[in-house]
Amino acid sequence: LRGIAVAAVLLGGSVHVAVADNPIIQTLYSTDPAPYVWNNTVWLFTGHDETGAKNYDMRDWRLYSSTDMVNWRDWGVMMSLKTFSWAKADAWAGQVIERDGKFYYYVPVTKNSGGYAIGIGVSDKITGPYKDALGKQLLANGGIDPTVFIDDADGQAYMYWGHSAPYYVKLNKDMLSYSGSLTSTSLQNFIEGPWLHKRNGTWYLTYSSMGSGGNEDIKYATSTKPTGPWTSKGTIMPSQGKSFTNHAGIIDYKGGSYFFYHNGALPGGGTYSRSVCVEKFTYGTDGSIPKMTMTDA
Ligand code: FUB
Repeated sequence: LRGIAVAAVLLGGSVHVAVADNPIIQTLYSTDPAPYVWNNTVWLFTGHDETGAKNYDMRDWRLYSSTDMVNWRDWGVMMSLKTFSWAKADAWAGQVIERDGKFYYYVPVTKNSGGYAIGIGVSDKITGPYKDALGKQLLANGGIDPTVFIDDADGQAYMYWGHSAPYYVKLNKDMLSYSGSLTSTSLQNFIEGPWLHKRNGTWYLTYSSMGSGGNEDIKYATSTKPTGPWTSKGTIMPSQGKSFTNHAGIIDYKGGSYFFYHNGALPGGGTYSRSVCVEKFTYGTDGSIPKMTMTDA
């Protein structure tokens, strides 16, 4: 057993504990988890490290789903670098969100002409296939790792992304364009991998930063507004394990809260051979996210 993620549910007054192995995907190397709760199901979008890679060799994005957080169905590849004729490499960390019956997949890639850009895949079905929505980049400023969230209060969609410096834009209702300029914000020691979510009126921005153990850790900040300013709240997951990067995704599902991340825990694993894992957690009464360690690094 390579570490466990425990999902406990109350059944008829007794606690039934269902146990899933971490990493939760053990058939290939998976990265950059972007979980999404839709239609009573957890849809887990991931990146994919090619086996035997000596660098970040990532060519497609994959999808898994679960209704019990223990058993995961593999939907295979639903978008790849080939989807974007203007991109040549780096199928990195993306996120899917639904609006008006369409699914939008925001991803970073490296352009044929060089440099990172954010592209958008679109599909009528969550399972894809996703097509290039624009035939070109949405934007490019050297940043990666888009995270998207629609405010339940007014329907405004926000996208954060970045590398070393975090940026955001307000997306228009079409989800394919934005209003205003690219706005930078301040997050303590931000490197990459932002994850935006809202809970009980508080906005959370979780991200990867330089950890004291030499690998990335996961920190978070909160705000009363989706555009900040952001107040640092400390470390969720310290630097640990065999992968330099880590990458967070957070959801609530069937009464539980779940923190997704990746590490190098599968055999042969490491910085370029990562695996998605999950931990169940409980928010503090003050809305804080507890510190968690990897069940298996
Ligand atoms: O997986 C490639 C890159 O490494 C991602 O875009 C970053 O978040 C980091 O995980």
